[in-house]
Amino acid sequence: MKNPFSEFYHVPNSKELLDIAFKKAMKSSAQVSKNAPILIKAKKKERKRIQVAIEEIIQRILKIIKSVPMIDELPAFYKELASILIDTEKLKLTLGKLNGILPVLSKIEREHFKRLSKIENPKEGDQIRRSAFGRISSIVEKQNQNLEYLNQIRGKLREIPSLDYEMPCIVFAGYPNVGKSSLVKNISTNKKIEVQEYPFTTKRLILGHLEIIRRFDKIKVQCVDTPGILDRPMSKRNNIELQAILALRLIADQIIFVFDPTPSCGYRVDSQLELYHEIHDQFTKQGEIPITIILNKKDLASQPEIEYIKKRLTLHETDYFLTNAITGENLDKVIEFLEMHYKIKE
Ligand SMILES: Nc1nc2c(ncn2[C@@H]2O[C@H](COP(=O)(O)OP(=O)(O)OP(=O)(O)O)[C@@H](O)[C@H]2O)c(=O)[nH]1
Ligand SMILES: [Mg+2]
Repeated sequence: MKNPFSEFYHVPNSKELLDIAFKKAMKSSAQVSKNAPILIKAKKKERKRIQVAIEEIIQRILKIIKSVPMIDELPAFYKELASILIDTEKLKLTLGKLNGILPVLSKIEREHFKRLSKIENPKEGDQIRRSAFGRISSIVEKQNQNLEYLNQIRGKLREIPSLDYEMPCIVFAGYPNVGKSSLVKNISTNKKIEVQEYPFTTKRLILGHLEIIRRFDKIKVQCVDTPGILDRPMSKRNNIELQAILALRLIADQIIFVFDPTPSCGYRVDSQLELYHEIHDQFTKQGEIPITIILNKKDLASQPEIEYIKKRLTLHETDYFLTNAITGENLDKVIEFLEMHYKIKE
């Protein structure tokens, strides 16, 4: 499914909104016969200006409100991810506040139309329009914080990956800095993934694809790069880690757990093992979701470091992959394994 927030376009701030509306209003022209008296012309002209300005603001605000999907109606993954990334209650409240100014604007329109209908001097028309614009400005300006808030969360929500629920989905998980992003970058089509030597480089879910050619067709498999997770109680995990947990819980149909057997990632292997056990016990749905082990950083890992993990997990030679995510060493074996896995499912 396409990211449900992809239609959530740039939200203008109050100044931009007012500028657009007032400019359009001042350019508008009322339909009035050339020979009409000046007073009638003035009334019609100012009435049109007020109407255009208010209509423009109302339409733009309605467009903003409509561009935000109803969070409660989204599929579980998007709904929960949105709740991790933003305060969804605040979003609802903000949209409610914006919606609340629409009747106020309509009321200003009615009041000023009434005043215009009573003028006896063309100059008064100009004053009444100015007064209407003043009232509109003060109401819209009070919404500036709300408009800016929407624009700010829009940035976060638009980064949510567009998942295809019909397509297989492999979630790469593990401790921070172990090489998850390097692996997904190397294996998948997504070459823009950021890799850095410090932990928590990846702060959100990032999608890449791997194409698998089968006998009669080819399929794309989704590879999801996730932020690192620490071995600690769920309640202590931050919103970055929780995105990875969410991917494991709701979208993975295969998990690749990445270990760094060396101290180079900055975390103990025992902690990584604890995390592995947690993920294995909590997210494999009693074996329905396979979990594959990668021991990465082959170039740095010593034999005893590798043996330690093998012993702790009672791994045989064919139960894990020993890779170098930078040079790509042994990644062909990982791809071959995945190809076999998805070919068998053909
Ligand atoms: N020597 C060596 N370095 C590696 C290998 N794989 C990754 N690295 C390095 O390890 C560091 C972390 O790599 P990333 O791919 O960003 O690790 P990550 O698990 O995505 O990290 P976070 O996003 O912070 O959780 C980078 O400096 C990589 O260049 C490897 O096989 N060998
Ligand atoms: Mg990363």
